[in-house]
Amino acid sequence: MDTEKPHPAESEIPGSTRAAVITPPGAGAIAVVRVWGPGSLAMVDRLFRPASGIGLARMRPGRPRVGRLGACGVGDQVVVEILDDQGILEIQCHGGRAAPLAVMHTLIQAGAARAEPGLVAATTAQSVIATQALEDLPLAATLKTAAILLDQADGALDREIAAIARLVVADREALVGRLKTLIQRSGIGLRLARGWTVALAGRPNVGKSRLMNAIIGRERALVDHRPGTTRDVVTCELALEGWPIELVDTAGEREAIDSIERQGIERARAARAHADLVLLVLDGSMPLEPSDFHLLSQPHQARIVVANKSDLPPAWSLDQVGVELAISAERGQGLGELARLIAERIVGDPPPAFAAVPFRGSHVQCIVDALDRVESGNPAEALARLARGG
Ligand SMILES: Nc1nc2c(ncn2[C@@H]2O[C@H](COP(=O)(O)OP(=O)(O)OP(=O)(O)O)[C@@H](O)[C@H]2O)c(=O)[nH]1
Ligand SMILES: [Mg+2]
Repeated sequence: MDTEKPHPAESEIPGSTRAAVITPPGAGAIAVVRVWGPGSLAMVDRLFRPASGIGLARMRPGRPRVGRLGACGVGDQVVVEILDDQGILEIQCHGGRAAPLAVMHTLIQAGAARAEPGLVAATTAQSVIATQALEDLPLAATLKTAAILLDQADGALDREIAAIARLVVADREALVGRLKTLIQRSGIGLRLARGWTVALAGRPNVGKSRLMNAIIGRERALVDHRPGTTRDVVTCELALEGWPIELVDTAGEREAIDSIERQGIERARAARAHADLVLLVLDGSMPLEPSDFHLLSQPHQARIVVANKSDLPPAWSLDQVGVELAISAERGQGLGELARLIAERIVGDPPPAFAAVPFRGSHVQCIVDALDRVESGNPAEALARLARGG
């Protein structure tokens, strides 16, 4: 039976109810509008005409109801669900542009205020960190990154910080170890919403563009036997081993023959400087040239050197310049191993399931500050810093 006691939010003052479309704009079968704040349930109850049964105000949270929304006319057919005891509701209506706009229009006419999208996460989250995790969740491009953020929305980082705070007086060594683990995991945490950048580098004609196309499985970049084909920076987003990556193809490094190529080479250098990892491609079938040695001598925080065109007879010995892998972009040889190597180099040791992972700069700052205070013999200050949060 659907007969329940009246909902607490029903009696609250109308007027500060807020509403927001929480699904992305564009074509789609279903859109979702979230409604919350004082008077939310009473407002939606007034506007909602259930297909059958009792009104919304007597419903228990978690039971979807089918009906129509709109004070007059046919109104869109919707599914309304009360999410919790605070009177947070979701209205699922038809997707696209018009139907969610009509639902929003109906709610605003009834007195709801349009909410900032960033406020929506705060409606269901239990803490500041959980709110931030839900804010970042729509930016997570892969299941792996989304799962880590969902763990933080579920309280993993909050619980770990509370546990660490309890260790401050009890066990200094364990405390330092756990703070350091969190700092190490933040390397991944800070990339959950934006991913990593991997830049392809190499002299002209070594097969950088062919390699980009082979990795992503479509003809994204122009490939030609003439050196100097790629002029601009060509980017592409993909997932390698479940981690979101922006792959950047660049102009080949050499003495430029005209001003367009010079600009392209400048852009290639900037792309390399900003990348998390440089994939330096050499041509294993042709003798090494000064441009190869120039690139090999560049200092970079992380780099993988590959020898391409392994389907052709080798022109030099691979262990000569620190090549880690021989591949053939043309034949697709070695690409699985390359994907694993890239993931290993950028992600390192991924956190176990349900682990605490700091994912904002402010979290990392707080943990670094706390560690600093512990190491300088001020555990009480470390505790205070953890309590203040990020
Ligand atoms: N045999 C063989 N040929 C390849 C391989 N990879 C690329 N090529 C060929 O090498 C030539 C150059 O390939 P690109 O991908 O355009 O080279 P690039 O490094 O992007 O060159 P620029 O854009 O000029 O810097 C083309 O003719 C490709 O078909 C490979 O693994 N084996
Ligand atoms: Mg190219």
